[in-house]
Amino acid sequence: MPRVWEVPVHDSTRVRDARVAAGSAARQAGLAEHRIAAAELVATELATNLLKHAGGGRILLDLVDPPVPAYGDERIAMVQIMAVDHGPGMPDTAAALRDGYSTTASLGAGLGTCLRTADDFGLHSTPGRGTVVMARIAPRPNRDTTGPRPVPLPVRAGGVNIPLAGAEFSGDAWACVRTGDRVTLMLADGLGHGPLAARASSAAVETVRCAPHLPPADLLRRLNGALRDTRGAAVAVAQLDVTAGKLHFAGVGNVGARLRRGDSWQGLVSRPGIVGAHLPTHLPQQQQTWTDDCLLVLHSDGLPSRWSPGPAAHDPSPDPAVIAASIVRDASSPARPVRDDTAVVVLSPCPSDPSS
Ligand SMILES: [Mn+2]
Repeated sequence: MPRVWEVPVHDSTRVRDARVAAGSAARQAGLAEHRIAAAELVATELATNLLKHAGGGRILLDLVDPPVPAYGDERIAMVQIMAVDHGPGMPDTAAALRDGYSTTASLGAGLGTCLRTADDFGLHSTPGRGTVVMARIAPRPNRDTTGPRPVPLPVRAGGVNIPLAGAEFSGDAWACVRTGDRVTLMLADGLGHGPLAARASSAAVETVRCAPHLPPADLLRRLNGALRDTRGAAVAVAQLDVTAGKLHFAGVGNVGARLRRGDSWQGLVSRPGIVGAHLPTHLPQQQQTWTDDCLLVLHSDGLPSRWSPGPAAHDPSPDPAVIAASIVRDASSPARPVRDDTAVVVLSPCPSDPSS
């Protein structure tokens, strides 16, 4: 079962903890030594930044699927390093990146170092609410250019997975897998929390990787069999046919799903039940039209169901994982701690400008 890491950073002793956790995550992802060092460097920079500019925050580490969905048999795990804070925010994120770039000599080089070191980089800041910085480190330093590659689909997915109370495992898990022109996004919330919940949700991930071609309702039935000897899970499946511009959705249990079209949000409804224990006999699939102004959010019940989308969720440019982390940050505060594992995953169109 993949681990997750949450490192609160409120004094300088925790910078080392963030670096050590990044090294562990990178080793678990099977990264080469120089990319392990890159992950450690990025985590150190982001943790230092939290103390310098935001009065602290937290570093979240996770092994994730690539943002542009890969085929189910391509097991690429990237190390995702995220810094989330409730600080004052950055008035000019472009300038923050430039400043970092201009002082590259030391460990204090900042965000510019992260931008240049990471395979993916994302940043979103809302003055008065805080900042999310995301960097992903891939197993390979460069994209594989050998052999024919399928044309990437114009959608991307990303998320965050935060364990309850800094635990080693999250009972939530998600996967985004491509098959032909279809992308299947699944989020599972294993019953309860801790390792046994994680076992149920990671069994769901494995099943989806092996059968992403199944329509959502059929996939839920397949999952019901696969999770039978686990605690069971709440599961939502969204499948996007990119060519047809259609999104199909089905869910069982308490996984939240909201679709944004332009400025308006619509909830997608799951049926009551537990995948692996009690599957409803009737599993209706909802169909929605998917256009370039759409964005889909799936989340476990660690996120309050009444969360309100902030500026990041209405901005087409941030990486989906950055949007997901912004949603979690805006729904929580030190005075309002979460009471369960929390996973949020976002599916969004790729920006039309290839340079962004
Ligand atoms: Mn839960």
